[in-house]
Amino acid sequence: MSIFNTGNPIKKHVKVVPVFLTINSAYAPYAAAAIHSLTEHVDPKRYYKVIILHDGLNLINRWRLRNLVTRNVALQFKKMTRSLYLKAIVAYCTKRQKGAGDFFSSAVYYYRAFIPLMFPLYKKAVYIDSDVILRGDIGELFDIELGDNAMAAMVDPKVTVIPEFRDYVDNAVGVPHDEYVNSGVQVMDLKKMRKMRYLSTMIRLIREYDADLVAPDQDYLNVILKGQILHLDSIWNSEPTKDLPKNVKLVHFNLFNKPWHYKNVPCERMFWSAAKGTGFLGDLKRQQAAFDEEKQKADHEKVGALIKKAERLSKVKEPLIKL
Ligand SMILES: [Mn+2]
Repeated sequence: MSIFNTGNPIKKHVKVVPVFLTINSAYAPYAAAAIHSLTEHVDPKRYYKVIILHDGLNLINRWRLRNLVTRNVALQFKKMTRSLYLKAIVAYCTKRQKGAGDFFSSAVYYYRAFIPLMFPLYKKAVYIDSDVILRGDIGELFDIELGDNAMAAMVDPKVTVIPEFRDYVDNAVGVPHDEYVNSGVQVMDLKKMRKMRYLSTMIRLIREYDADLVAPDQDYLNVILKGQILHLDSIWNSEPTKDLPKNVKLVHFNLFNKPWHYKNVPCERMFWSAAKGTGFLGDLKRQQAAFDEEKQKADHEKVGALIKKAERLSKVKEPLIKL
């Protein structure tokens, strides 16, 4: 089988659970751990398709990721095409990257907004960040009934506990903090998102406001889908904690304390055991070893700058972006 091939041939007409990740080469090792953990918790009676949206992965990364394919989990690579929409996003991100503490100014975050249009064959799909580890069957997440909602996602726990973020989303984003969701785990009603022209709305807002935001694509998502998001249970997007409840099915290493950077962080064993079977273990170990004091300091400063930015932007009189 050619390495360009996309994995196990799944019989046509078999219902699959589509799971999307969006990555560049830098995210490939974390995505591999996430996918590996996914394959280890699937229902043997169901079929899954992991679809990786990327901006040009090298052959080694593709080959290593392709090796994660199992009997009932297939893998598909899809390179983002250079559309006018993507150009607008890249231009916006390049401009924003110049701002201090901009964690989220990579165009890769916006690829997920293209899923509804790029995959018209699917009515519903799951999206996961690369910095997650599965402990349960992602098929159960896919099965969650969305009702009239366009999406299911979890109320952002970082916004709940960090007052600067809370004020920022209430005032600058204009979405009540108890409604504002984290975009790392999404169940998308693709049909509804197509119908409401989700992507072109996002592009319009980017062009119209050109706003300096704390979590740009996540902020846009919350504004566009305000009132149309079903709130997921925290078992599907849990913060890594020391005594993780047994029923947690997905852990999200969101924002800080990444196990591939720091030692002695919560849930690190779960991450390393998922990374083990991937072919990226050596890279990840080297990455951790190279994350010296200087890099740790810079990392902490970045988080500090992000919180400061949220505080500054929260002083606005009215929301920075509006539908
Ligand atoms: Mn994340």
